[in-house]
Amino acid sequence: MSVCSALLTCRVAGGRSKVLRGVPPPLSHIRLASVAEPGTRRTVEEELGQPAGYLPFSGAKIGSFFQERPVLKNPFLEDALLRGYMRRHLPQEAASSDLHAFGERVANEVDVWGRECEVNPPRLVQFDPWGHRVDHIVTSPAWKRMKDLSAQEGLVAIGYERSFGEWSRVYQMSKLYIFSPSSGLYTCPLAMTDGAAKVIQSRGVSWPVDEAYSRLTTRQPKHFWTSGQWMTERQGGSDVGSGTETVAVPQTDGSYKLHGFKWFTSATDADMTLTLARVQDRTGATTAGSRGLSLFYAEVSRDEDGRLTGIEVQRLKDKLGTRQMPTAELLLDGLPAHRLSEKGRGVASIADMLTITRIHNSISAAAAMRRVVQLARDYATRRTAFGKLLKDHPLHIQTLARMEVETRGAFLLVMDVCRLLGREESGVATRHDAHLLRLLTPVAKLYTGKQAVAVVSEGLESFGGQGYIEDTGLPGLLRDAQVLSIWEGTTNVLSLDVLRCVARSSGMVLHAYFTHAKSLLAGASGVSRLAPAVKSVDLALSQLEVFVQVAATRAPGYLELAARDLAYSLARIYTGALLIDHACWVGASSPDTYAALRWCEQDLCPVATKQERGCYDLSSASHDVELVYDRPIQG
Ligand code: UCC
Repeated sequence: MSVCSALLTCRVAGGRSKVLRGVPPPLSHIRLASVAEPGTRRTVEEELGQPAGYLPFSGAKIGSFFQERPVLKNPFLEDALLRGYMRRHLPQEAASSDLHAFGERVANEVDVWGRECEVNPPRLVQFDPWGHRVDHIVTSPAWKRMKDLSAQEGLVAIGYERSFGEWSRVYQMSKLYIFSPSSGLYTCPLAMTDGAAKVIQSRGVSWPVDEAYSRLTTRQPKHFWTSGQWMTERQGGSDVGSGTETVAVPQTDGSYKLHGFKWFTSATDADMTLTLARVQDRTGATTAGSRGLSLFYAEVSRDEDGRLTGIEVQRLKDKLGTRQMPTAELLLDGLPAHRLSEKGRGVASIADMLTITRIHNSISAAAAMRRVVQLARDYATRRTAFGKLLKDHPLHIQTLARMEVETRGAFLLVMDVCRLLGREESGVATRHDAHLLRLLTPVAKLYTGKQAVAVVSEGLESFGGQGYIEDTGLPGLLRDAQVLSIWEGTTNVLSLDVLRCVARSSGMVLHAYFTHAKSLLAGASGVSRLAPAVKSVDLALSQLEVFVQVAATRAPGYLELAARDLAYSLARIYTGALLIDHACWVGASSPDTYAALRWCEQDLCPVATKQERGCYDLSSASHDVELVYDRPIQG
């Protein structure tokens, strides 16, 4: 019985309930009907001691059944895989007790702020009452609290303090994973802040970015800064080499002023930014393409009249999701900036930032899946349909189990990328680790981004109609998930990035991949309960090797058509190997084994399956055109 109904119902001697005068009956007529013995069913009125003819639906009475909402519990305690992963790799008490405490804070305090960010989105005030341009982005108190919390909890700082050596990134990302679905999208500015700190650190912390670095990585809320990452212009955010029009005009003191239009700048209330621009020579000319781009650092400041220095906020974007976060179009009109990279090395220099933000993106994707699974699982213990709780309907539980398998796979894949990042940053990475990190970063980002949309969508369905109701907070999960496959590189752009890193490393990234995947399987040889999964991954690895050999002999167009399926195959096979490896750990549970077996039942190597069917032949490309535009092929 809920607290409300307990308050409304007064138990009297003899065990019968008596309804207080003038108060609606507390018990559901649906529940009462379902517990009565066949043939002995009493009317609702009899049950409740009401006179015959009592109408539960009349006047202001709206019936007495109210569905209980799903309850968010401590997301660390509720996540057996996360706890197991930590016990296995980072068993220090300090880490797990911090995650435990943070999980409490997220469930009991932060989640409400996240909701407040959603219902109280940012707005732009362009002019003051007297007509002066001010361009104030007004954010909610909850959004500001998220900034302080992020500093206090070290959500960026942990990655740079490195208190847990090579496992520091795993620890930091575990905290972000717990935080993300309750963060009101504050994980977006944190991703860019982390990325900016990484770029600065990689290039050497010295003037003019030494203070910025200390602010990005501090735990002091008053000192803490966030950073933007302004890469996207009107011509697009994927092909930044040809789409960037912003110019950097050299100043006599060695600094620059930037002039351009940034079309999509996320979390625009940041204190600083990293951005790309083309340096003008003395004649005002610039170099076209990627080779003309340099990396710049700029602070966001105001002059004594309160105007943004060198920036006009044109408007805030009206987005499908991520509405909690201000995303703006910015006119850069003489923004003071410092060049951080050598001239023409902008893309290569910002690549460190892309690596970090793509890893954050993958964490958010896995976290979105985990959150919807946790809520759906809780709801299934509260919601009754067709005479029993949802948890007692095998088909419903099968659906949740499939979501759980996807979530577990995503978690292990992303955490493995974090592990590799931590190794690189603490100086223990081998060349092999570095190759794996380069390959798996786009693979994890593109695969988990897609999985998140599918799993969260399925999750909403498990709440029935309530999953579609805005103020349950559930639809926002889906809207926010949809961006994960778009920003920081779409699925296809990242699939092509995979091809590029294979080519640039002369195949070394694939060599590292095969070697490591096989070593993960080696630990499972002889473990009979995992044999079917090991066999499937082994077979898929062989198929992938054959595909690579065949594809190497084909024209570049062939590989381009195969790029997405290749990336999916890399993700599925590697994740299968990780699930198997985790299920072999001495502390593993039977659900760990079951998850590995279920994951490996899918087509692990779709690129081989589709290759066999001729999907990448040039004739297929023509047929694709014919199908999409519904017209016969010319010539
Ligand atoms: O900014 C955006 C919104 C911000 C919101 C962030 C929120 C995140 C929140 C997550 C948590 C909730 S959206 C902007 C999105 N745009 C992108 O992500 C860009 C997508 N496009 C690409 O990634 C392309 O592949 C480009 C731009 C990198 C391609 O440009 P280029 O010039 O054709 O690139 P190249 O020639 O392939 O590479 C140039 C150099 C090479 O180095 P060098 O010259 O030394 O050989 C490459 O090896 O850059 C290096 N490079 C990389 N290095 C390129 N990509 C990478 C990489 N991924 N990792 C390492």
